Amino acid sequence: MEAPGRALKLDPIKSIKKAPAEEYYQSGHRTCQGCLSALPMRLMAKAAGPRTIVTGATGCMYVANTTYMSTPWVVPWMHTQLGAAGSSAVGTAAGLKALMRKGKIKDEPINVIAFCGDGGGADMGLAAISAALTDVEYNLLIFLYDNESYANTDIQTSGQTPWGAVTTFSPPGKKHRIMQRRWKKNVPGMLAAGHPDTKYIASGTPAIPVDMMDKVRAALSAGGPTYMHVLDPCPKGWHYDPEHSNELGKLAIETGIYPLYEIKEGVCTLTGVTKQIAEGKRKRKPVREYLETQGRFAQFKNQDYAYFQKKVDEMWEQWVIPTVVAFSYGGPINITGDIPKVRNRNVVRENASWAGIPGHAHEEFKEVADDPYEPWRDDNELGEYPWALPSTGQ
Ligand SMILES: Cc1ncc(C[n+]2csc(CCOP(=O)(O)OP(=O)(O)O)c2C)c(N)n1
Ligand code: SF4
Ligand SMILES: [Mg+2]
Repeated sequence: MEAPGRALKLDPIKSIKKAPAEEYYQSGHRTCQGCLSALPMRLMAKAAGPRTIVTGATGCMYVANTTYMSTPWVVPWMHTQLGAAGSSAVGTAAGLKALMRKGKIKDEPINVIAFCGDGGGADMGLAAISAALTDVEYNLLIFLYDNESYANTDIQTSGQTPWGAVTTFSPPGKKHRIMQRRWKKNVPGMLAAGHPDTKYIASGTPAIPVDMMDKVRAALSAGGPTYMHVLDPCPKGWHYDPEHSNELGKLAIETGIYPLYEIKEGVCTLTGVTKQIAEGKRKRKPVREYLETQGRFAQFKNQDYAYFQKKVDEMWEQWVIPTVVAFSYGGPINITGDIPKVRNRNVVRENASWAGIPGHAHEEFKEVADDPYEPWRDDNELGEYPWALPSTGQ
C-alpha cells in the first residue's frame, strides 16, 4: 500500500559543518551533565527540521525535559505512556492523515517521531513498536534512546543492560560478583528479522553525530514505518566522569560491542567504523578498554572480561551477518547485497569453551584463580543491601 501524504525528502548532511544551524531542542532541560540521551534529542530534532511532531515516552527524556513551565522542545511535543511509543506514533500519523483527508489541516508531509527509552521500548513497549512497524500505511520513526537501564527511576536493570553491569537491581553480593547474567537483547536485529515491510532500521550513537543525523534523515525520507536504536552513555548509570561520554560512545563501536548499521528496504549495510572492522581495515579494540573505564563494571575480574570478550567475538565470528543477525547458519546460503563479509557460516557453537548454562558459563571458566570476595561498594558503610531497608510495608 502506498504511504499517504508525501514523506519529506531530507538529504544527507554528510559533514557537521553542513548541519542546519537551527535548533528545535534547546536549553531548558534538566538532564545530568554529560547526558548523551539529551544530545540525540537535539540532533534528531535538528536533522528532522521544523515540520515535525514528536511524542516521548516516560523516562529521563520526559521527566528531565519537562520541568514545570519549561521545555526545550521548539517543535510540537507530547508525552506518552511508558510502553506506548509505537501506539502514539501510529495514532499521531493516523490523526494527521484523517485531518488532512477532511481538509482540516493543509495536506503536507509532516515527520512523526516517537521516542522511548530502552525500558519503555526494548522491554515494556516492544509489542506496540512491533505493531507500528507492520503498519505500512504510515510514515513514522520510532527512535529508541538506549542508556542501558531504567535510568529515570534510579538505574534498574533493563533488557538492554550489559552482562555484568551493576545496577540498583544487580548489586554484587558476597556469593555472586556478577548479578546481571543476561546478555543484552539485540533489538534492532530482532525487529529487522521479524518486520520485512519496515522501510528502514538503523543503529547509531550521538557520539558520531553526522552518522546519527543522516540515519534520522534516511528514516524520515523512507516513506513508511522505520526504527532507530541509539546507544547513549549515561554518566549517572554507568558511573564515570561526564567528560568521557563521547569517548565511551566511540569505544563501544571501536570494541565491536555496539555495531553501526542500517537496513534499507531489506538490505543490510554495516556503516562507519563497524564496516571498516568487518572489511578487515581496522582491528577491534579489546572490550576491556571500554568496560574498565566504567564504575558499573568495577567488580570485574579477568575471567569476566574474558567472558565478555568471548561473547563479542561470537557476534563477529559466528553470526550470519556479523553483529546483526544473532545466529549462525548450517546450510547452503545465498546472501546478496552490501554485506561486507560473512564469516564462519558453519561454526558450531558447542565448540566454545564457554559451553554450559548460558549466563553461568563464566563461573566455570577458570582462566585465573578466583580472588576471594572483596567488598566493592557500600557493603561496609551502608550494610549488605542498602536499599533493602527494614520493610515499612510500602
Ligand atoms: C507503566 C509504568 N510503569 C512504571 C513507570 C515508572 N517509570 C517512570 S520512568 C521509568 C524508567 C524508564 O526507563 P527507560 O525507558 O529506559 O527510560 P530512561 O529513564 O532510562 O530514560 C519507570 C520505570 C511508569 N511511569 N509507567
Ligand atoms: S540519569 Fe543518565 S539518561 Fe538520565 S538524565 Fe542523567 S545522564 Fe541522562
Ligand atoms: Mg533507559
